[in-house]
Amino acid sequence: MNITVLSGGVGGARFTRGLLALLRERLPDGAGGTTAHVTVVANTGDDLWLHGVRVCPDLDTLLYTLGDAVHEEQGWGRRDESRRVSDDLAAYGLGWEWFTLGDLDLATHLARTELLRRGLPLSAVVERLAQRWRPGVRLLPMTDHEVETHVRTADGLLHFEEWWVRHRAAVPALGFEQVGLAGSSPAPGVLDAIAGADVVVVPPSNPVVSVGTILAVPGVGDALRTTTARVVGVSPVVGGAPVRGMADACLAAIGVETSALAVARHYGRRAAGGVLDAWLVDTADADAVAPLRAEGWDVAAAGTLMHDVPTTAGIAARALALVGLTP
Ligand code: GDP
Ligand code: FO1
Ligand code: CA
Repeated sequence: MNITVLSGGVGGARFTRGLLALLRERLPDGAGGTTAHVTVVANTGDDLWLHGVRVCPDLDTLLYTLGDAVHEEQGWGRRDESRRVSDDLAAYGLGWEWFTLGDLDLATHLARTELLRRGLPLSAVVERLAQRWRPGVRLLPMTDHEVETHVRTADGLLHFEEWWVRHRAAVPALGFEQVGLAGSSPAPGVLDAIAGADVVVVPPSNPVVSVGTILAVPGVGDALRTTTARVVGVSPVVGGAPVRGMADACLAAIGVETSALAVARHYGRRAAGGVLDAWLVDTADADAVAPLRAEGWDVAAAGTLMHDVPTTAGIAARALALVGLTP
């Protein structure tokens, strides 16, 4: 069984960790793994250069989460992290004092930058980093091209991370400009992973700056529209609000209401030119089920809060069941 996940950072990584737990239990390979093949296509639109190193937040969140090294409460970065280098850099008045590169995390950025400088494409760099973290999936960046999301505000453009982390998305966003995206192409393996999947999952990731960015890599949206795989999404909006983070501010910037119903319609049904066949909403949004079903969606309501890994495995099972897969 081939499953492909289109992931942002924390939401996508936690979902994938639960999906893997489910597959290890239901389709064991006898050696602690699973016979299923999971490919994760990661958003790289949040990436940035800082202090001369390349930082890839969503890729690293996936590596650390699936590699059992993540700072669990924070959701990103390393467990048992320290910030001596970051604090010392601040003494020079350099960098962004509001964006911390932890000491252990910095080793990842240094390793990545060294490999990029040797001429490796990002996809090969990720493969190399994954040899250490053994995430249990094939991890692919959406593209090998540099893409950076910028936020249009009344005062000009901000890098996405400056808007998100420094301003906590409180500066009204008028829209997003994704430098390099239109001229990018999918990383090796991305289109095949979508075309050759039995099911593609859109996890509860940010629909605008995570999944929306992946879908806007030329060719990826079309691959999703034409794959023989069935495509199922899990709503990142629960009870009319994002569970964590400020995805509501991203949705508002593109004129989409923060509701499970509106996000489903934003993605659209494949039969109507969109990218999904099925949509799992939270029980708090059960009122979205009837209208979506009337529009032809395969839709169900279930608890979707990813409290822990077993709960998340159950959410993944519900999502797969919606497209007829019961591993
Ligand atoms: P980021 O790159 O770290 O922002 O992470 P993602 O793009 O993968 O996911 C962020 C989204 O995950 C947010 O919009 C949240 O609403 C959603 N999310 C986080 N935790 C949960 C959860 O437990 N359940 C659901 N349904 N959504 C969640
Ligand atoms: N998020 C923060 O809220 N504050 C930080 O200082 C911060 C540093 C950071 C460093 C490396 C990295 O990979 C991620 C980091 N994040 C930080 C998380 C993060 O970039 C954002 O939450 C996501 O990109 C939003 O999608
Ligand atoms: Ca992100």
